[in-house]
Amino acid sequence: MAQFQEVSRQSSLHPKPAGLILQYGTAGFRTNAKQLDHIMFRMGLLATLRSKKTKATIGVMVTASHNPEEDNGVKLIDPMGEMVTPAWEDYATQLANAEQEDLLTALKDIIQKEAINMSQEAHVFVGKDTRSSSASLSQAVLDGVSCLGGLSKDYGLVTTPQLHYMVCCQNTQGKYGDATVEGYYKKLCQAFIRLTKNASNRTDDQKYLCIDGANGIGALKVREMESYLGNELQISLFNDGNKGKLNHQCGADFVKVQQKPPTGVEINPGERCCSFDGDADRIVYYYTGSDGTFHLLDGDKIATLISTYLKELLMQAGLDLKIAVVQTAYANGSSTCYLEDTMKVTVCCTKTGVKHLHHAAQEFDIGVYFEANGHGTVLFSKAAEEKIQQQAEDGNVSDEKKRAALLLQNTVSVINQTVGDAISDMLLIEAILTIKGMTVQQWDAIYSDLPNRQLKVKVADRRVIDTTDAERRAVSPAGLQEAIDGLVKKYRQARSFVRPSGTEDVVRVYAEADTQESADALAHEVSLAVYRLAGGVGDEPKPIH
Ligand code: G16
Repeated sequence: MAQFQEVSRQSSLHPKPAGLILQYGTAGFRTNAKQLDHIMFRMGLLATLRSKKTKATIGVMVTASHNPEEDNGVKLIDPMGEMVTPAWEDYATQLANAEQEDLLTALKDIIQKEAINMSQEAHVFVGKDTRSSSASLSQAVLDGVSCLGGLSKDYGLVTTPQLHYMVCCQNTQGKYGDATVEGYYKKLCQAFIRLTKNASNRTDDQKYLCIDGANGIGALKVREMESYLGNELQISLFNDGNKGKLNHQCGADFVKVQQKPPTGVEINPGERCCSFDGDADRIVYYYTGSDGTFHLLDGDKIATLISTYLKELLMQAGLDLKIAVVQTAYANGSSTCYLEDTMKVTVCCTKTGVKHLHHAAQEFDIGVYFEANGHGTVLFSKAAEEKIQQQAEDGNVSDEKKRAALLLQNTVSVINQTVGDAISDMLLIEAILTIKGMTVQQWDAIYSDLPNRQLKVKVADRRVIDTTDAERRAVSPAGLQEAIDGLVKKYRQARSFVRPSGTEDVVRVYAEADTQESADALAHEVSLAVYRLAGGVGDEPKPIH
């Protein structure tokens, strides 16, 4: 077959370094950009097969998100804009790791197992972030698509959630929106303006927001979007990529893990600020107190704000829809208690990775899912959307009910339901604060976080750590969980877990306790246990000062 000959020919231009094995991680392949050319080419092939199989457009995003500039990675997007289905993650790994001479066999194996009709048309949307390696790597994806006869559309520089959105729009024949970046801005910004324009007593102060763009694609896209917002949001954009390095001392991951403000941002006490990550699919908020203290509002606080707002609106609209919040083991213990005990909403815990949270959230009328790191969104079932629409259009309901239903309708429109989206989440949060007349300090005061600490431990092979119970307990190596249990007992309100990262070559350690000193000490002691029992490399973890 001519297509296979073309694959052979082109694959020799994108050769796999012999013996290199890479695993499909939390959100696709991710490592130093120099090792990824063959992976990108092969993911172009795989996306084309997936498109033929599903008879729909598939997305391929070239990004390493929160990782350092020298890394890169790839995220595969399924027809409704969600992360690619797990069965195909396995195919991705097989294809990625086939030695050069075995590539065609691996490809044909997938075609046979999935009974793919090779004469079916294929369409693939491709996007990339601002990393210097992204241009040639996205070309490798396009090469992979074209050798199997697939048709590609190159969106160039876009945020990851924008590409997810485009894929969903395309496959729903425009029902979700126009598959253009302009269509995305128009839909989100118009909904935001409808939500905020009638808010009473909104002061200019409340319209002002300071954004840390992580020196990445999110900064470029916020600049592009500004004109669609009119005067409804006044943005001061920092770390826009003009001088700083991507994700270096800035961005959502830095702010969340280090629990301090990013460099390169001028923050006045009390001012509302937010940080995006490198591909703008995560967001965290923060402010500093007049005494210089740093206050973080992470994914858990965002989920709480959104679910409180939605619950209130549902009540006002007289709609009986079930809301659930989906979290991971990283969720602060205080947030889970507040959601369950005070708000009385169902809370579920899944493994890390938005693909897991997204799936769990689909089980409810309204599923609010957020990782503590600020990655999340809200899903509305089709039935929930229909009920909201009926109520908004029903001539016989009271003004109050109608107003609430209309707010809900516009809230649905401002949300990118395909995946966590820093820009969409930011507009939603800004709208909620406006509608509720709430300051960032009042939002922060909904509950108090338990002090916590996250650390990384380098080990020879992080796969020696295996976990269960949504990653809350380690089943290997032997003795590690017992050691953690013993350490946790020494502290009050304490909890700790470890897990291998799926995006970096490290083991992550999380600890929380009643004081910062205890959380820091526990995190350090658990790191030492990982270092000793799981084959730590380099210097022993040092205590935190
Ligand atoms: C990705 C995933 C997130 C996950 C994060 C960290 O985020 O999409 O769901 O929380 O990696 O994963 P890990 O702890 O396994 O390294 P991003 O924003 O980097 O694409």
